Amino acid sequence: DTPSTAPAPHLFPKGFLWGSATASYQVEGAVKEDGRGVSIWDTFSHTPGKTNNGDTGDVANDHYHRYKEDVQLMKALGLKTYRFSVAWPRIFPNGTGAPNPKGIDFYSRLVDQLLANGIQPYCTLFHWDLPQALEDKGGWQSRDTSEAFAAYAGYVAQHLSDRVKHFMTLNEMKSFVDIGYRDGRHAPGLKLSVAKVNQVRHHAVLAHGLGVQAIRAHAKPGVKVGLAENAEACAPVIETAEHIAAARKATREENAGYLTAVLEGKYTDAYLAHHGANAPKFTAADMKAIGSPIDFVGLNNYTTTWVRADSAPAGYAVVPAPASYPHMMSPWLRVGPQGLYWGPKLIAEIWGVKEIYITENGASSTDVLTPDGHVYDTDRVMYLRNYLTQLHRGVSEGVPVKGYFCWSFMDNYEWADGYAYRFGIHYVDFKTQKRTPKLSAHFYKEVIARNGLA
Ligand code: GBH
Repeated sequence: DTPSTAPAPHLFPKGFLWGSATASYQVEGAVKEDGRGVSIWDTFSHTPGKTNNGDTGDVANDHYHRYKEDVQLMKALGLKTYRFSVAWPRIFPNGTGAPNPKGIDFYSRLVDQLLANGIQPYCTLFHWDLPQALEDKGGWQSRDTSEAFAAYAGYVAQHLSDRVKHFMTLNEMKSFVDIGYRDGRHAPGLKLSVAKVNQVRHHAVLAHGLGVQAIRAHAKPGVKVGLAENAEACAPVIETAEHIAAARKATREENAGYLTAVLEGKYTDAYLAHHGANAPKFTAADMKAIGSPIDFVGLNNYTTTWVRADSAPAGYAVVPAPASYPHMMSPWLRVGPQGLYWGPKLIAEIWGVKEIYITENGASSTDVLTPDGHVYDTDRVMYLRNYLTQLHRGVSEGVPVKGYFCWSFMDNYEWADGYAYRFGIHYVDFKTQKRTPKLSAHFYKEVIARNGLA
């Protein structure tokens, strides 16, 4: 019998950046240490009934104290890059005013530790932990928050850009605006009117634009600026010319309030017409700021929006998922690997984007730690393998995706879902803080080592 040979690996381009990501409130803990101010997530998670099991980020992964050990785990995995976020209330405890030097000091030490271990830091400025002091003055309902964000972003860029070469302004504007200000299921827990939500959305994209300008003004030359948006990854239901054309139209319109506005410096006619009297109030100067040129687009991708051609004026229709559609542990996390092909491909085509990162991709699983210390998360491995296969398909056709960040490096505080929904490739025992590589970490380590998939 001849043993079967492993197929030739699907190689990624040389230098492809394999990474993993976390966010400040989800991993740091140490919420009262070294002068950190209160964030809206402290307030929200401590409000009874708001989070699963009443879980809070008070301790989370204790990463604030264990970052050196965590960087060693990253090194063991072979990570080329790590995406983290800065907690605004550590830097400006009141959102504006006097900076807290101990705040930037933590991130400076983290960055040094990453670089000393050959890992490139990618820094997100806002991953949802808004200073409570700003929320008290209207939060994202107030345009002052956009201005305050720019001042904060400029300050961080000034202090870290000697070593950090990639900054992302805001993480998933769509998520924090819709879920925090419209649905009330995330901090600050508001259920505003359509007109008010649209204004909040405008202030978020404005913060991005003003933030880009502030980073450019304060950072060392050569620093690259982008964002990390969970843009709808629109994919054709069948790969025929008519459905592909529909997916292309959908990519522009389904992202009109966020990515499209950023990449075009305008709201689409359909977006403004759809909202009519509820459309956001803005000036031409706002739109110019929002459209400030960026160096890369970061896409957080978990799901795929299936699109078909349609005779409606828009020329497309989004296809709702049947009840039996497969999903991971989180019910919203419907499996659709083709998003990692069509998402970046159509975005690069429509807007001529030259540099794209998948700033998040990953899955929740009902992981179980066996008595002998293994987590066989075959579902997560299956998920990752299928998404990476579609990513490889695009990259090998020339879609300019330069790196991929697996969400998440380790199990962490999954917002309103608390600690029960695990997204890590490292298992975390939240009683002991012990980290254990899951099967998916071993899988990902192989992908990184081969620079591709078998
Ligand atoms: C990302 O959001 C976040 O950036 C990250 O912090 C998070 O941990 C990770 O993904 C995993 O969730 O409650 O049914 O309305 C991903 C996009 C959009 C997914 C909002 C959860 C809420 C679903 N998220 N969605 S629901």
